[in-house]
Parts: sequence; C-alpha cells; structure tokens
Amino acid sequence: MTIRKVLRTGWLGFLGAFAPAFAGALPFWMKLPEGVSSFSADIDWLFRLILWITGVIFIIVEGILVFFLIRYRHREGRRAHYTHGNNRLEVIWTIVPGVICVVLALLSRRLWADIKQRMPEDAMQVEVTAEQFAWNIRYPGPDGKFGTPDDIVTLNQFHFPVGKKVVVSLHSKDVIHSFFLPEFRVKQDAVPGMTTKVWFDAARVGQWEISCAELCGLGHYRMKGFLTADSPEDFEKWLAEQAASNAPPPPAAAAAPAAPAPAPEEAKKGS
Ligand SMILES: [Cu+2]
Repeated sequence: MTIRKVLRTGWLGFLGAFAPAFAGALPFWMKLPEGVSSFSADIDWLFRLILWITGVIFIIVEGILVFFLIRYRHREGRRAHYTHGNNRLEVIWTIVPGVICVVLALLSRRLWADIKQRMPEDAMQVEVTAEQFAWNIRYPGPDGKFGTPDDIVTLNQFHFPVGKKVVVSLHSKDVIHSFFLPEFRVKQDAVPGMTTKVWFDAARVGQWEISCAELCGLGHYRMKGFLTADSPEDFEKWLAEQAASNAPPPPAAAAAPAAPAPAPEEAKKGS
C-alpha cells in the first residue's frame, strides 16, 4: 500500500466518521447525563466534537499499527531494511494536530470565558466550603453579607431558585476537593487558601447530586451533597425554615424552660 493510499483511506475514514458527529449522534453508551444548566448544550457540543476527533484519530492510528504489525511480522528469510522516514508525512502529522488544537482552543475560548471568567451580574451568592467529607453551604441571610450572625448554614443541602443564576465561592478547609455537578457540566476544584468562583443555573425544578471529584481521603466515597432547584416560592419557604432552625434561641425561651413546647403543627405554622 503506498503512502498516498494510506493517506486517502485515512482521510475518507475521517470524513465518514464526522458525518454523524455533526448530526449530534452518539451511541447509547456514550450518552451524557441530562444537561440542566444554560451552558450544558455548548459544553456537550465541544465534548462531542473533541471525542469524535480524538476517537477517529485513535482508530486510524491503531488500525495502521495493527496493519504494520501483521504486514511486517517476522518471516524466515526476510531482511529488514533501513528507512530514514518521510519528511512530507512528518510535516503533515505535525501540522494537522497543531491546526486541530488551535481551532479547538479558539472554539472553546468564548465558552470558557463565559463559564469560568465572567461571573454573571445580579446572581445569587452562595459560599461552599468543602471539608473531609462534607459540603458546608452558606447563604448570606437578610443583610446580604457573609460572615454575619444572620448567615444561613446548611450541611450538604444546597437549594436555589429555578432560572436564577447562582455564583458559588468555593473554599476548602483541609485538602483539595472538587465540586462536581455532572448534570450542570460544572466541575471546579476547591483548594485550601483559595477562593474559586463558579456559576450555574437550572432550567427546571429537580434534585441532583453534588459529588466530590477529587480523591480527598478515605471517606471520599461518601462526600455527597444534594442540589435542589426549587420554584422561587418553595425556595423562599425553605430558606425561611433554615433561618429559623439556624437562629439562636431567644433569651425569653432560654429563661423559661418550663413553658410547654408547642404542638408540632403549631410550630410549623409559626415558622
Ligand atoms: Cu472531597
């Protein structure tokens, strides 16, 4: 097989394999989880494009490797001969990957800036502090400031209103963790001593998992939180409940331990 034939076969294979990529087709075992955030479709498009490019190159390279292994296997009486290589081929397989990398970098540049560099204005602010092995979620409370007594803190329970953009300031208390929301196409390391911002939003009401995507210790497997997108009314209700359970007991209640506790139904209405 001449070099020209190898190149032509490879090129035709490349084109053939790309046709379904542009139609957005993927075999069922390669399907990604449902995309919930407003940028998940853009991430998926890039992901599929890169997967097809690397997949097709992988198949071509491995195919040529197997072909050479069989074609030039050891046979009695056949002598190897020295070859210095082919300059034209060297130039082609250096330039093509170079061009692909530059095109991918340019294609992903805007999306990267939108997701990682430009935080949306007018977004809800939440602080997430990772520790072995839990997620501490902090809301600023009515004064809108973190680190004040009215902050609302929950463990592993992250609620936010559907359709609202949320900016998360990520911290870590101990080791490197990774805040991973697969359905939102968000994954960001939480590094001790650093504040890293990340944002997302949800197109629908639902509950998903917050995983830690960094092997952070023996309990890494159980470092799991819950992310819930509520309707705005449900979110306000939930936040008010959390604020009530976070608030220190009023001095009058502390001074009168003998007062009868309200029935559960009444307590609910009062909160
Ligand atoms: Cu972790």
